[in-house]
Amino acid sequence: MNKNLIDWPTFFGALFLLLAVSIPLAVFPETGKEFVNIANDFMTGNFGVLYLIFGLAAFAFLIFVAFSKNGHIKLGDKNEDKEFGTISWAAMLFAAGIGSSILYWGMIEWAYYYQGPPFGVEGESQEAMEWATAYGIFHWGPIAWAIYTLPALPIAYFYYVRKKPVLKISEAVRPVLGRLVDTPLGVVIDVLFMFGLMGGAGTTLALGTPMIAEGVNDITGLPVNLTLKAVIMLICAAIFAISAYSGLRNGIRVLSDINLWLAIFVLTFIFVFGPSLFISETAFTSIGLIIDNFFKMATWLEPFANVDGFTETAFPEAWTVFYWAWWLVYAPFVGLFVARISRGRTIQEMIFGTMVYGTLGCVLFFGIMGNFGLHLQISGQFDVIGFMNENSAPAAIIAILNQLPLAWMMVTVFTILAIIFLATTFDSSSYILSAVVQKEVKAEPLRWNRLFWAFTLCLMPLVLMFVGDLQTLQTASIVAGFPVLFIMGLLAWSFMRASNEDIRATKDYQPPTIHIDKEIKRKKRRSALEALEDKDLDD
Ligand code: NM2
Repeated sequence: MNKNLIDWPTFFGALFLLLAVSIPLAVFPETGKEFVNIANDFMTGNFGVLYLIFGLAAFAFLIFVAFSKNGHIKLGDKNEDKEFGTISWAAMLFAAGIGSSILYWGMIEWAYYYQGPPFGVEGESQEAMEWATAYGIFHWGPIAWAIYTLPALPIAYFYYVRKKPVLKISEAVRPVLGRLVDTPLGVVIDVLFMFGLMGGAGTTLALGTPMIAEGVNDITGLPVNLTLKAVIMLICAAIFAISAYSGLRNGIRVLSDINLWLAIFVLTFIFVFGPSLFISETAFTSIGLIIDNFFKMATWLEPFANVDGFTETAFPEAWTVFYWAWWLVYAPFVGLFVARISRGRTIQEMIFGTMVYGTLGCVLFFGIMGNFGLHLQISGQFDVIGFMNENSAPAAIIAILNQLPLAWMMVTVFTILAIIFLATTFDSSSYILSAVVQKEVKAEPLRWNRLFWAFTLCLMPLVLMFVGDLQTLQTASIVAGFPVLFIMGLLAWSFMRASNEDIRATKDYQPPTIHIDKEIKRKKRRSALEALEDKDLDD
């Protein structure tokens, strides 16, 4: 065990921040919950606009970069081929950025929007239905993927163009902060990034676990309670730990391949045995609705909510702001991964690839799973909303699956899919958390370090599940995401600065004759002056 490799200030800084938030919440759940709600209202009420501005700015920035000179920069040497083919690149990208939450929200998000639609539309109306099918896709669409791609720019640039591997976010902002990175400010940046990731993973794990618990309950009859949820989460962490510890380096790789095929199977099955035509038409129509209302949706904040006669929906705070924050906390981490797999592509290809393939993947999940549920609702086959309100969202998800043919098999496959998704979340998050607290990473972060963070990751979701409702889970990402907003700004700036410097250096490069001439003249003059002075002195 080589303890000298660990960057202890970052290690303890992140652990301390996590404990400082989790312990009081666990010890005083009631007060804790009140406090969390106040924090949520404060953040979304005062800074909601910042999150939305940031989302749109990230989108605009990436489009700008893609078409600028910087977009043509190739990640790697001039004649280098793409390291991965486009299909496997897109699959890996999707696997890195998306976890069990897409199973959860893809299935049930529409039910929230249908009941509480945006823009003052009446709940459970036809208009509400239209927005319900579109908004989920919007929240998992191009702006969201732009947020993911932004940090990949500086990181990929340093990896393949400047050939300096970066595993720390503080290193990726060096072009802007310079030597400040070596002061405690660098530690603060890494700690805040880690805290953000732990908050985001906390939301993921605390959402995914109850869903798996409902699936297990459906299959085995075990009662759904906190013990079952805790056991499930530990099992997911253990699946990861065993594959990492036994040296089965490819264990997780195999699991994510299985996952890809299982996901394709579930989607195809629902599409084929569900209302295929309704699904296709609805998904297609909602894409049009989004394109038509893109900026409206991206900027809507309900400023007149408190004016007499207007009813407040709190939709933007509860959804769009929450989502941008959630994508934000995952972004630096996904960026590291996207950078790693993009060797041989141009920046432009990387940008459009993530935005297009990422969005398409999400359209498939939301279009197929969500519209299947909606169809059950409006055809009267199964009252999803009634069931959800009476029981819970995770229970409704499993109940929707139970409407399929071969329901038992589908619930089992879906539950396994969700379990593997959680195990891979532990895998990738613990990799990054442990890498950031090491001074140097040789091939892999230290094994104990990795396992430590995998199990530490359970802490926040356990507390969240114990304390809270959906709003508490969302707050974890929103609050943890706030500092990351500024780090993202630094990352964008850093990329522009470094790549512009290099472009200028190569383009304007001319043999520095003028410069040399001047220098030579200056030297001659100086020696002439000195000679004169010497002469004066001699005299
Ligand atoms: N995002 C994509 O749980 C997950 O699917 C991980 C969640 C940020 C909403 C990412």
